[in-house]
Amino acid sequence: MPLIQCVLEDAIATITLDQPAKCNALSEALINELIEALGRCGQEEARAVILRASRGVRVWSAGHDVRELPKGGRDPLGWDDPLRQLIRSIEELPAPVIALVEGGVWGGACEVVFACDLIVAAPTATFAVTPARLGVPYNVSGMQTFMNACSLRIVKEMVFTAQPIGAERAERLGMINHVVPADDIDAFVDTLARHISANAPLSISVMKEQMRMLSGANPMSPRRFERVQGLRRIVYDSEDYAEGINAFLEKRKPNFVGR
Ligand code: LCV
Repeated sequence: MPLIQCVLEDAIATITLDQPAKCNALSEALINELIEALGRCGQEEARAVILRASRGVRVWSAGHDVRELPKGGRDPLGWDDPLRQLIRSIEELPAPVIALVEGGVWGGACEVVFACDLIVAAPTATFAVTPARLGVPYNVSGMQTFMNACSLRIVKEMVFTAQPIGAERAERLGMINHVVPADDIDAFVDTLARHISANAPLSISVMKEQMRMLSGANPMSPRRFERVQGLRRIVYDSEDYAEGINAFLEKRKPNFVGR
């Protein structure tokens, strides 16, 4: 049973997350299907990609599949982690990716949405960045994705509180492009995609890559990077990290002790 749907028409691809029973949690299996679909979009020279969940969902995606997070002793979001591979697939796809969001977006799924080039949300959409809720040390490029999505103060509020931000406020903050009523959002996004697909794809793909390189151009010395990785290891080797994951799996509130 496929975990996503992918349809390509008039050079516009629509990829739909389709595992509602698991709140579209980003498991390795679901992510591999997404990466394969994005690859096909590149090969078939799609000029725009719409990334969405099924119409009217309450949860767009619950984020990284917590059951697939390591129990400790290993970076939970290392280079080869499926979520990291998915983010790079979105950022490196020549065609712009438009996130069409209804319902709740959680954790790593927020990064997936923010890695997209445009975001159009229904009023039901909410965005919650949740590493602190699980005791996870988010990774460096992921933090950069969040910092490119909105001001540092808003990122700090989202990261430290792990509380959702609603679509209207996200739009006011410039975090998303448009808020559109659910009944109109499909047609709105289709029109946006058609505007893009009618323009010069080569020009668009080069400007997308330029902006990716410029937005990632925050120099970090090897010494600073190693310090960050050392700090992150303290977190993913901590009792709190194990407690965050176990609490989720045991469906109880975590009791963090700060070590
Ligand atoms: C696996 C899940 C998940 C899930 N994984 O339905 O950003 S970081 O650093 O935190 C990163 C590592 C990350 O992305 O971590 C994941 C962050 N995500 C979250 O914290 C959201 C966790 N999920 C929830 O809070 C709730 O499930 C929401 C609010 C999304 C939906 O609540 P609702 O009551 O509608 P359930 O909680 O009953 O979930 C339905 C099924 O989906 C599974 C969950 O375990 C349940 O499966 P079972 O019926 O087998 O128990 N599920 C939900 N989220 N991230 N599995």
